Amino acid sequence: MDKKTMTLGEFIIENQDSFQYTSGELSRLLNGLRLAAKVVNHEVNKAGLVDIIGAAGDTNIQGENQQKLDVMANEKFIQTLSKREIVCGIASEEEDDFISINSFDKQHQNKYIVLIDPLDGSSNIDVNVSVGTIFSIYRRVTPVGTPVTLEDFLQPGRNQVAAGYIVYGTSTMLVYTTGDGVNGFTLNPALGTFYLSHPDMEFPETGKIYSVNEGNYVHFPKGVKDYIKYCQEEEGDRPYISRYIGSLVSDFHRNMIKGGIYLYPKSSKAEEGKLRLLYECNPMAFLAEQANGKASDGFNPIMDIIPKELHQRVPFFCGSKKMVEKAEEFMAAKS
Ligand code: P6P
Repeated sequence: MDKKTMTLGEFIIENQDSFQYTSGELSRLLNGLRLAAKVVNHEVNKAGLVDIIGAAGDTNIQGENQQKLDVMANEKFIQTLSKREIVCGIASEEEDDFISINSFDKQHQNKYIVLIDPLDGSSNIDVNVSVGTIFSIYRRVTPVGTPVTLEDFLQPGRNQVAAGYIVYGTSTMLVYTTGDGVNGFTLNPALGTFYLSHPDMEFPETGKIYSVNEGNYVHFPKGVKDYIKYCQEEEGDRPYISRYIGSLVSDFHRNMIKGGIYLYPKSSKAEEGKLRLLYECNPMAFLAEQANGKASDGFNPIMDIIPKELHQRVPFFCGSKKMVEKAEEFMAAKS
């Protein structure tokens, strides 16, 4: 089949056999995420027209004001994944604790758990800037037939069986990996169908774009400050270009296509950084490594970190391999 006309559904089926756990359960899980993505996309795209913009009046465990679309996206993904008896557990940025899914007649027989950031970059919602959904999928490690435990969620990123994101931008794309490369699918809104538009996505080995919130410069560690100054020096192919959307998924997506590095370092304001390990950094790190890029905490690979808490934060350096390695050199010099 011509790859360019392939739909996401066809791609999932065609590649199911190449996946080591070919139970078909992962295919159903990916199809469930695909459906939820279309529903959330519909709501995000009409947000300006109905009274759904703005804060929902609550705060999440992160202490952040929950935007109404955050709440809607969280509910849609949880509903879709729970009703289809696909997973045995779900963790979400918007949920204080993980959710154990007991499919009545299946008694916790499903093997997969999902961790999601249902709407990342939500602070951009009111100003009509791209936002995204991030998902991370593992096989449970506790016995099938029993309720999931925190142990099932606190797995290192290396154990992921699939990960991806949906970016609700000028077009809506679903980008994911099951450990055999990264592929991007663009939604045709008229048909409600995702088509394979970006097969075999890869980070250029290096690039000229750096993405960081320079408003935090005075709070950064010396190694980060030195790397930012390195990006700004006039030498060789520098100064680089500064691009920071305030939406991880959008910055990551652009950097994967054009080459670049995204940094959310720790700072005196955020001792562990801002991004969450389990449902932001690990899935993006899996995608980055599958796309010949790199993802670290400035010193060690993100996916080697053994998680301690569900909403744990880590510093995040991610993108073109040579750019991340250069940033790590500056971090090592000043550590
Ligand atoms: P700051 C969005 O809240 C997010 O988690 C990422 O999507 C984004 O890159 C970052 O935080 C923006 O944070 O502190 O620069 O506004």
